[in-house]
Amino acid sequence: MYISDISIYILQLPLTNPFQTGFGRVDSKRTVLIKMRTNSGLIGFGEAAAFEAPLYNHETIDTCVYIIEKILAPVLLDNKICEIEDLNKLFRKFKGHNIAKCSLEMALWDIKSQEANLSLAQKLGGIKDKIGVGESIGLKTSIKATLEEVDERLDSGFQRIKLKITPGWDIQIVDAVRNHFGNIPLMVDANSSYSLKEFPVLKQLDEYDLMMIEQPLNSDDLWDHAKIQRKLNTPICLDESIKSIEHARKAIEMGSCKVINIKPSRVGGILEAKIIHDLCQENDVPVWCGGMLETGIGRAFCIALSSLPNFRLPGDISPSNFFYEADVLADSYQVDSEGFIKVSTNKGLGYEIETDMIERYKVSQIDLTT
Ligand code: OSB
Ligand code: MG
Repeated sequence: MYISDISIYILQLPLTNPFQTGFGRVDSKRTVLIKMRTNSGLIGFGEAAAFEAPLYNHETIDTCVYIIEKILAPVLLDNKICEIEDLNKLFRKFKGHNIAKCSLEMALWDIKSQEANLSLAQKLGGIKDKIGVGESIGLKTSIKATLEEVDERLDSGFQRIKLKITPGWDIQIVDAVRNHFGNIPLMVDANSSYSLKEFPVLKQLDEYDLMMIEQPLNSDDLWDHAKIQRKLNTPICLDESIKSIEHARKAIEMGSCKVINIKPSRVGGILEAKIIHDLCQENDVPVWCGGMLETGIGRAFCIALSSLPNFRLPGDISPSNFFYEADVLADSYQVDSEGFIKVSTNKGLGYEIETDMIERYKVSQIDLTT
């Protein structure tokens, strides 16, 4: 068996609930879906959930399409790849472009688990039958709007609330949510919008008994995070700074964080994500799965990954219909009243793909073949 065809779909998905981070506001989102076919007729899907501008990391939707079409997919097709390890070996020589790499690796994981007659979670060695989820609440225009959304999410069972913060929208919003909701599991995500100069603000956040402060400093930094972690009681969680197992190892050795947010796309694949998970487990560093506003396809991989044992904290895996008008999964996953999502036991990715939806939202398509 080998990969014989790869299609790249570019979708434009309207958002019902615009999402604002320190990077800007997202109203409608393009995303890249991968459909991979083998010569034996198996089909796998993946997603490159990048953004329009290189604000979260250096990638964009257009760099993903370029790298997938011109570099990564041809290498897979030319080498008649069929094993994940072989795909990884070929991709390793290309620097960066982790979101692009991950989308193709995902599709192959989907195929390999179908081939083995296993669900993705089983194929990965997952042990949980349900996973806990929290909600990430974007920067809002008012405290009132934030309190309303927090209220709604807590009501429907979400296990923790994450507030996006940025200089000027930090202490007052955390203070308001703490005062209003009391001792709820609460954390913040700064998306690298603070510098050492602003340490006093981070120190003030220490008073709010937060579960963690996610990525306060620069996305390339490990050293300064280690310096401030020593001065904070609140655990630092790294997101943007951990791009590979090497970053994870160094962050743990240096004491740059006490928690790691693992996003398969940020680290270049599900396999790398699992390796980081294992290292964190050996070092007693809890991890959780972050999100990139993926469609249900990207989220399906996050759910399966989160079934590994060291995913000990709720993930950012809210159903994609929270922000998209419609999803590309036919029967999407649900969050129960206790804030759990059931891990699918269906073969492969675990959910049926709604191909009509892909067609409806598709703005272009590129087909590559051996
Ligand atoms: O930093 O975790 C982040 C969304 C876009 C870019 C970066 C991040 C986020 C989120 C949303 O926090 C999480 C989600 O996908 O629900
Ligand atoms: Mg983050």
